[in-house]
Amino acid sequence: EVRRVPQSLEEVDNGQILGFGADLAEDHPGFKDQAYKDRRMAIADIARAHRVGDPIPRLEYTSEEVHVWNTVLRELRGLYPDGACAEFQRCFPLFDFKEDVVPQLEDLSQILKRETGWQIRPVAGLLHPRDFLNGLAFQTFHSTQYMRHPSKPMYTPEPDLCHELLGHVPMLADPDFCDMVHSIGVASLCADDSQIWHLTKIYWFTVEFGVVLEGDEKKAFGAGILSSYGEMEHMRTGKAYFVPFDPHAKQPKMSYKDGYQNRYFVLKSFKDGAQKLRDYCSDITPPDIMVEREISGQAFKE
Ligand code: H2B
Ligand code: FE
Repeated sequence: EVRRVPQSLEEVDNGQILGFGADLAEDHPGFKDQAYKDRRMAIADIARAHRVGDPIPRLEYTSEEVHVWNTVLRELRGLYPDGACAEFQRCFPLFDFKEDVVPQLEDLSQILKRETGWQIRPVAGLLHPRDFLNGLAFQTFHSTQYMRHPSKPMYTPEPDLCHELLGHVPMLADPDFCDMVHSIGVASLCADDSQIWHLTKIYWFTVEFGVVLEGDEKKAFGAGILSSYGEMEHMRTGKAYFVPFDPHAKQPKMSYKDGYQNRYFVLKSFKDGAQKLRDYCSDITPPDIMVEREISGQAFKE
């Protein structure tokens, strides 16, 4: 099979959605709610129609959706002073989240562009891991634009606005974090399927569930911790164990379902994480097919 390495963001497919594409699974809180499904689909269609370079369409959120945002923001905001890493705490206020206004992806994307050169591209749902990781090479975060189901404001089985905006977006305003994530993206461009799987796990144990040392304290930077009250509690109360992050090691299984992580990976710093990832990535890209293209100053191979 010949697969073309994307040369630009336009060549990264944002249409291959996994899992909850057309129909929600039975364990999705919106499974029996036809109005919710229609709304979610309508928002997904807007993402599908979006073209790179165009502004992200602004959505008018319903009062029910605003209420969900409000509930989640108020609940999580209180966790950050103690549990979130310093980078998150520095970046969070840049977005000026308001409890009664659901943020617009376009506005957040503008802020990211200004801070780190990253941007947001709307996507219809859980994107295929290869495409998702490829997007990171072009300093692009694929984000959903729909809200989780109102019956369970503190739970979602799939990425939704609250998870993306509170968990992921603030960290993407930090240059060292971006550097680290970018190196995962660059490696993914020419990775084979088994390497994509390894990189997916690396992404999972860092960007989703990673913690970073501050002195002898462990602080959250993973979006799955920062966007979950229960996960944050769990991480901090010592029921789980911590292992130093090593991208070369065989990565454990990822658990997707509710129930918390029993193991967290610890970075010394984002600079150190980025360095380790670059080392790892230089192993997986065969040296004989180096080409002259550059992405954000980093040569990569095809
Ligand atoms: N798709 C979307 N829409 N948001 C994500 O956060 C996301 C994704 N994460 N696809 C990806 C997969 C990640 O969990 C890894 C690479 O599979
Ligand atoms: Fe996520």
